[in-house]
Amino acid sequence: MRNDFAERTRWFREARFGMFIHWGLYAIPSRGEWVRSLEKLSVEEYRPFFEEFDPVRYDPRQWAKLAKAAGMKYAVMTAKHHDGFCLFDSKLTDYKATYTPAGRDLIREYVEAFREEGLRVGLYYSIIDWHHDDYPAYGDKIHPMRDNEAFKNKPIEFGRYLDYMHGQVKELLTNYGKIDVMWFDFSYDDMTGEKWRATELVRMMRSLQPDIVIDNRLGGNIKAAAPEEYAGDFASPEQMLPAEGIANEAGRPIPWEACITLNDHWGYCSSDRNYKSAKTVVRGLVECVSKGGNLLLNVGPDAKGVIPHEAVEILREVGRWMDANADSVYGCGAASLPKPEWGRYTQNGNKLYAHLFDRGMGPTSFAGMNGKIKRARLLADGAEIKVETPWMAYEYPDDAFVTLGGAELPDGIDTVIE
Ligand code: FHN
Repeated sequence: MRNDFAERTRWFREARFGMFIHWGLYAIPSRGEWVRSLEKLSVEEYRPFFEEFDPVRYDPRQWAKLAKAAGMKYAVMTAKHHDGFCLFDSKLTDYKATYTPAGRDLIREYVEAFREEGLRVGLYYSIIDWHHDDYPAYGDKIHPMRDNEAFKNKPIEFGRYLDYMHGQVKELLTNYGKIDVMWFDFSYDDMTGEKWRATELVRMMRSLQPDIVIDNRLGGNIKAAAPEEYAGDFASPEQMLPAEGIANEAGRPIPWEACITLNDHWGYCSSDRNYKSAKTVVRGLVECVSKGGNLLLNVGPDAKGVIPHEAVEILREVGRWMDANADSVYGCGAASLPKPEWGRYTQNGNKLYAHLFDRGMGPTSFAGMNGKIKRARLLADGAEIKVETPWMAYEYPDDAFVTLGGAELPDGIDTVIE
């Protein structure tokens, strides 16, 4: 397969919708994935979670079926988060799931289950590591390992940490089959780019997995006209949707993926039941696509390995919408029309999809489309929709057609049709 950028990122740009999975020891304290740092838990205070981690209900086949039912085309799961705990059977550390009561390679089971359901698989890997002896304190946040007197003035050898980090990435890209996305997290302050030996790392990765798609959090400037080799294949706005599509300095649109939590936490937080509605998720997905981007929607499974029931129900409702309307998402991107006041357009070649979020009184105004649209059908059921007013004067290939109208969803989103 040609490994040039456009070819490498084609599936990613067409998939549009993925599942993010933040899971690890922090599911036991169930106060989010930063609990160790924010509460300055010492090695001893965090150790019990390692000793008791046993997700007896972990069944990634169920997770994969849920992601597929929701219309997601890929997933990205934490192989190691900032606490340094490895969900995979790394030979470079004992701080791993196979040495907990779980006794399982959780990443191997994940990649196999999601591939079985036809989804592409990605791995999240934290370049920050609060557990490794040779990782320095992070800015003004006390490094938990340095809380203890034993570590206060312990000299570190950061190069040894980088060898470990590179070695683990090599393990992940060697021992788990084809990996479609590598999601690094995150560079900060002057800890960026070559401080991670990023060029060496990316060259090693591409030698092992030439088609892999990499995020932009190793550093560098993905928007540069000539970005660094390690600047990544896609931008990764977090907990927000960009005001418009993302382009580089030359004005060329670049792939991007907004990562958003379904509630308010990445890692499991038992008290956080503040979940976004299916309507919000669908609108967010349509907004991303209308701006030429992807949505990576996060779930945080609990310590037993179960995705919270609220998340399951929301993803199933999103899936019902996708069952009827996925053509207006997959392979679509920004339309060559300005955003209308009643919702958003997405486009795939000569097919325009108009997503009616807010119906006004009377027929939806499409003034000025002056007959460029050949016919209109409701995407959900194929019903003909009479276009009440002339269409906007935009050049569309002759066989373009669009349908407007109201596939009534429980939440009132009307979806267009092609
Ligand atoms: O610190 C992490 C955080 O825990 C989470 O993994 C997010 C996901 O994009 N990334 C970092 C915060 O930007």
